[in-house]
Amino acid sequence: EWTVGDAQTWKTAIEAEQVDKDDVQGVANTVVRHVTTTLARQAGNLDELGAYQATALSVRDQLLKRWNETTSYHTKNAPKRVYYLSIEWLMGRTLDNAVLNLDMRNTYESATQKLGFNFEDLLNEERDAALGNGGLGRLAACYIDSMATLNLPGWGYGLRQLISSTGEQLEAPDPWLDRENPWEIPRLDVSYPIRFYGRVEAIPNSSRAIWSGGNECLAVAYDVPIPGFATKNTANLRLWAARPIQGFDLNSFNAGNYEASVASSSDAENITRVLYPNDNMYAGKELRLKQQYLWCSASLQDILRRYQKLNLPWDQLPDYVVIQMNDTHPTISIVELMRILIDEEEVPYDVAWGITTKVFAYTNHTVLPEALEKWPLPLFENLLPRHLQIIYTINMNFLNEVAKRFPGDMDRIRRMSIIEEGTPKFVRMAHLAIVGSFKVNGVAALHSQLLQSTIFRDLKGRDGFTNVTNGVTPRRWLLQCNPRLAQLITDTLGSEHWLVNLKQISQLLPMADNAEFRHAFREIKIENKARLADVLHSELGLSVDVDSIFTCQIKRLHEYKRQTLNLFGIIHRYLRIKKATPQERKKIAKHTAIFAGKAAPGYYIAKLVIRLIVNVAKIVNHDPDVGDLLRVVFIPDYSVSVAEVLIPAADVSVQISTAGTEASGTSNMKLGLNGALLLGTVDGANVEIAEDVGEDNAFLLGHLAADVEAVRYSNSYNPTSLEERSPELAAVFKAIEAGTFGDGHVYEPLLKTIYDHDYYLVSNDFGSYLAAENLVDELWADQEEWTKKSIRTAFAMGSFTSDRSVQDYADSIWSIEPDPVPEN
Ligand code: Z15
Repeated sequence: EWTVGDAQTWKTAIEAEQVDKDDVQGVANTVVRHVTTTLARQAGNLDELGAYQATALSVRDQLLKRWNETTSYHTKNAPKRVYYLSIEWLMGRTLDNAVLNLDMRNTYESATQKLGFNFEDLLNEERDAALGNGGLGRLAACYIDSMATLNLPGWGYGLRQLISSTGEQLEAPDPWLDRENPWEIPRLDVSYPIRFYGRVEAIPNSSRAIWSGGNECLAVAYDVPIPGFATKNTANLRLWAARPIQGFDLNSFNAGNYEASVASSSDAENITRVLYPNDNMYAGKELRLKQQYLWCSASLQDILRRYQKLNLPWDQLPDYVVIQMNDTHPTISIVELMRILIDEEEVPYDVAWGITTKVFAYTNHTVLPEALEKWPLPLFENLLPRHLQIIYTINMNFLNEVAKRFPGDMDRIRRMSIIEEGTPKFVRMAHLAIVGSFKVNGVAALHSQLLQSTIFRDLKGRDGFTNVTNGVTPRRWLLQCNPRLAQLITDTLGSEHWLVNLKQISQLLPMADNAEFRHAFREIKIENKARLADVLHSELGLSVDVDSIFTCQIKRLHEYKRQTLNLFGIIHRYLRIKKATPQERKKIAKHTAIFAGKAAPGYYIAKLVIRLIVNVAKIVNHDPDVGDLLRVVFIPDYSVSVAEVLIPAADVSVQISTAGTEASGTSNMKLGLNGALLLGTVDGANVEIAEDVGEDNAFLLGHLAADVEAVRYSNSYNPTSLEERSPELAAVFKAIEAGTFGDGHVYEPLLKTIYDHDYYLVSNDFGSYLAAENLVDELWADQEEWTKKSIRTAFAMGSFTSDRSVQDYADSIWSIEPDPVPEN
């Protein structure tokens, strides 16, 4: 096994580096060693940032030891592995999560305490790694946590975007990498060439071709170790950064042309510089396709290089490799695998296709037409000419089969084709993903149903589709963000095992009827609300009443998510308060309405919604007539670490997308797990959540998905006045237009979307929304009943762990087994 040097010397050195997980002095030693050596700082003269960095480096040492053991164990064992390709990884902070997963939180807390620092303060020095926009990116982060925890051999692949251009009021990009990032390991030796543009020459009498010319750059690997909870197993997230092939053009430099000499270098680096800031919205930019191709090609070259070390024939690839595509963003990897097999490995076309279609599986995350990727054919052909040729062949074979099954049905062929006809033509990535995958899944039961019955109706046979309902990791979204509730659960169950088997919390459901437990549960909620109130006071100068109902709608700003329904409900409440007699006021429940979320920079209506929220907050929060009955809060710069403070403090989880539009939602799961009651439409995973918590413990509202189309049609083609659709909403609009919240004209374009067409049924669901809110208020008056429902909600969430989701993928799609690293 040992190939260099003296084995005993090596082993003794490795031993000497071991730190016992309970050894406070040992941990302090490693922290101080990083202070004085890695950071070159003076031990006695250190600020919190320095202390955070040294602590993070010490934790990283622990992670890397495990990472190395996992990697060499899996290299030796060669199990089938899953590769999770996601263009977004919304990881948030790492330090707290890492020490919890290592079971070293107490040790680090004591060690840093002894060195003169408060561990919580150090945690707050860390920047969020925000390589994602919303649900899709955060789902990937939860899934890799679960893959590591379940000991499944798997890696994530993504892009190392340097800045996430954000969409809040100020368009300041978030330079999360402007400090040294201790959580990533540059692997300058792991790099692959990537080609763009160029020309294709066919090789006569073969399906092969030679693709040459154009531009080349390199994709360089950065590795992020992902520790599993209570296991040695440590997964890897490999992120690619673009680099020039030669850093610098010496000829231009020597000729005195400095700009040209660095141009090629910065051109290449620009490819991975930004995270596209849209969520659920396709923008069609060439740079984005470049990002996708660089990431997919590098990942495939990496995966195939690992496979080739096994010295097996290509047709066994599907026994060792499964690639899960997180949405259509990595679909080009299907074509890239075909290209490599055919052109470089000389595998015959049909054999290559047989292999490829056993390797890929595709997860769809949306039915919204504006989110479906379709590349203009000229753009695609210019950037990836060889790939387009392969797509033509894939499409021809596919349509030939369709024609055989449905002779003469030209309409069907046009609908199903990977190429959309028109000027220009388009490449439909979802169709390509479906045709190239052995399994396609949606992310909640209703969503998977809709995929099969509507947008992808005739694209795949029944057993090609399945459902895997999303889940969230209970380590971050309960243990880490709500330590006191986690402790109560552990104490009551008598073990921590629920953290890796969340189903067990259902054993606590009867505690809803235990007055003492209810008291403890409620105290924790109040403490979490007080913690949020402190943050709101210190960061935004806002006072909120912890005895009020905290309603939380925390998600990207999007018309289909209907922050408007919530906001117009608040205005309705405000008008009611203004009119109320002192007697009536006493009966009005106190509300604190909390919004958080970003809008894409170019999404005009979404930004207008933020503007109205902020202006309503300004008026409502300062109106003496309102007193403590209503507060409106918009939290800027929403992030994973902000969510970790909001979620444990929520009383009500607001999930009110138009039925049929939200594929799943995941904040509904996080909020439910922390005891927030569901106020939601019959959409996405709300359906399954309501089923599990029981409909009498949730507040459901609005039209059903099956009825949306008819109502929408009538809104457009047999329009009635807003007054007729909802007199309450008409009154709200009047108040806005009258200038109650500043110049009413500003909001005309927003209001117009509802006056006309009302595509998302805001007016049609407004009455039902207000009725559901009334039920919320009634229940709040009975705190014991409220707490019962809150307990029943939290402990009915056992299915919504990402461990269950990932296990579902492993069993029904990936066919992979756990392969735990031996614990010595
Ligand atoms: C995104 O965050 C989601 C879907 C998308 O197609 C894109 Cl591009 C981004 C979200 C869904 O809107 C949400 O319902 C779902 O819970 C989440 O993905 C994870 O599946």
